[in-house]
Amino acid sequence: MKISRREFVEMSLASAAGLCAGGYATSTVAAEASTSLPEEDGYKLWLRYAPPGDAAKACRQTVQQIRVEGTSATSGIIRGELHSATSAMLGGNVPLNEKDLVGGTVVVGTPGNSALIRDFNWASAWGGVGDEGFIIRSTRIENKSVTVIAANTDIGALYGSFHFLRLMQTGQAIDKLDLAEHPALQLRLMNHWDNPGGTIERGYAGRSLWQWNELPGKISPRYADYARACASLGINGAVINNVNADSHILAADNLRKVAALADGWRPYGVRVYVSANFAAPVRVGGLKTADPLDKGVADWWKAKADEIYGLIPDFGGFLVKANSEGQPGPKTYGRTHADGANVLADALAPHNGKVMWRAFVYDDDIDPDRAKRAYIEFTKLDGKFRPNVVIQVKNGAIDFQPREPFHPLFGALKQTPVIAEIQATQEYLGQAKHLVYLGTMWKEFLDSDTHAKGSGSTVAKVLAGKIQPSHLTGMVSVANPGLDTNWCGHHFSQSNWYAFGRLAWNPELSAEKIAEEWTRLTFTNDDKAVAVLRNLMMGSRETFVNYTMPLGLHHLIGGDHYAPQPWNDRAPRADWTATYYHKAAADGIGFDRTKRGDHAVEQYFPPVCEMFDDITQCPEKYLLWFHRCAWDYQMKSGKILWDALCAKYQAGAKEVAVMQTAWQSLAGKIDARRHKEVADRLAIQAADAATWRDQILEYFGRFSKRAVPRSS
Ligand code: GCW
Repeated sequence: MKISRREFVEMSLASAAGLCAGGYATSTVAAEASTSLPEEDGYKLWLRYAPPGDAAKACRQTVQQIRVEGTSATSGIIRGELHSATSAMLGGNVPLNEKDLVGGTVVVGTPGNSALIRDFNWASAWGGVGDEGFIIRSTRIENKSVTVIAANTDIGALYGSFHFLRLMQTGQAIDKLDLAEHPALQLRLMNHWDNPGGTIERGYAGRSLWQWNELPGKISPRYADYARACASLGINGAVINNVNADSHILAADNLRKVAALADGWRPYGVRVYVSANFAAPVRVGGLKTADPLDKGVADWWKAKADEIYGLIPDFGGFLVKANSEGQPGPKTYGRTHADGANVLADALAPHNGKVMWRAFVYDDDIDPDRAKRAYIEFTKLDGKFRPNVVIQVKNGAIDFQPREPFHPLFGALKQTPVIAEIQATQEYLGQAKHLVYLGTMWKEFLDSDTHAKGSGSTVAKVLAGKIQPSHLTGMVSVANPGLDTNWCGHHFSQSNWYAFGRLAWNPELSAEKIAEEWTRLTFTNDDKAVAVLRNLMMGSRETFVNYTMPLGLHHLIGGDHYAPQPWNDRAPRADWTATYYHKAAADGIGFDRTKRGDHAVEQYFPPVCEMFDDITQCPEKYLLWFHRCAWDYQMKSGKILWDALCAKYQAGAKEVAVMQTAWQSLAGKIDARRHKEVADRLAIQAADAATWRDQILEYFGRFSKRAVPRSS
């Protein structure tokens, strides 16, 4: 059942007023409400394995027993997962690895561990799925109807098993399957900003999951639960510590702790990476310098890499934040980012390790505009990096704002692999207090056409190496789980972890499909409720933009990155203030990045450059990012800018009320505990949205000298 956003708003409002007799009427749903749903705390994430309703009957035919081949730890995990999940969903014990093959057996394995699977002549499919992909087919063996989940590797079989379970859980038909999947991107990593003391930079869901003081001797069961959740989405690695890195993560005793995590995660296909502090040779190694061209420094990194691989043979590599926000780096020694990345790359290369070098740099001697700096620095260095270096670029050129145009570096580096960094932890998007589904934001980014090689050169294609061939591809997300029982603070923030994983596997998936899938897994398979939930999620990011930073406004915050602070004009750096970005004055508002301004638009390929440059073509959602406009500038709607701005803030605040109503209408369809916890946070969000609207409009009104029109 599909309804448009407008219909959703109207129906929810009507239902609030008791006018709507349809599926959204609060009273109708409430009357149906039974209190029998068991309370849930959110710990199980999207792996609840609730019975899939009507679909269960059909599933029972197809899943009568499970046979998982192989003796590896991963095979054991697959066995446990399939057995407990299918038994829970189908309401009874599903026999496991019985001697006889019967109709309705689900067979899982690889050509390496299963004669049954080896016998299949699936040559055409095998090549395509690679090391991490899988095939799922409904077929016949010994004249019995079976389902085969086959892969080249155990990890592929694990991913295939989770995929199969997802189909079951979401109530899809599983009796005529013929599918093959493989990930579009290679590096699909969580980036944790966790500090050894247990705090998390920009973490809103409790303290760090990693118990440094207990490792390596004591292994929390939560480590495996974490890896399982990652594996269920195909996430294949985790950078476990903050990019503002404590150099001592590289000290011998800490490396043993890291190795203990790696040991636990290996069977799930989750490799460990660490953030390295560029000054580690000095701070840990006791050298006098960390100059990347110094032989002693290069030797130190080589020895360190050897030590790490001695403990962790499949260690992934280093993530580095260098010469950014006070972190040390090669420029400290008069060297380039390439020199810096390469010394680490040379140390890791013999072990097949990678360096992910962040492009989040904005030294103010490069250009007065923060948005231009990374592009200037990194395009100069294209081709100068070792083959095992990737440049990790945030989705936008400033910093995870509620809306940014895509970073001009995507498509601009022709000889250096680029991976994308997105942020699931909602640093600038209401943290874990506001319900904001980021799938839509990431799709806007991934679907942006860079025109790097003509039209259709979307960011997704650039990342997948389809525009310029790239031997290394990937997308990573600043992670949002912590020790909170429900992992992510807000129940809906789990959807951002989920959406990241699904998009890193396949950036072409739609945000809507992912939202629907997550909703069914996490809350309910009730179609009417799913429609309400999906629409709630799909509009939530635009709503957030509306009540915080619409029409291309950005960085209207202070140090907490949460509350409105458009007046913020004092910070250790000009580009940490709000006034630097909005430049509101009596004559207008906005940052002129056009060819008549600071030329930032020229960092984009034509015709994107011209589109952003020409105020008549520039999408209004980016208007004040690229253009400075008078308060009475005529918008496409015919409204003047001031009135349009007011309307956005008013609409945003109103939409949160609609979200509350929609959520209320689900009482009884969702267990009482989670329902209340979300309702409580929506109340905070509604109050915050009103505060944003009022404070921003009051502040900008001081410059526009115009009254706030009555909200329509
Ligand atoms: O978004 C900013 C954050 C910093 C963060 C930095 C970065 C880890 O406010 O907390 O530092 O970006 O991405 O390096």
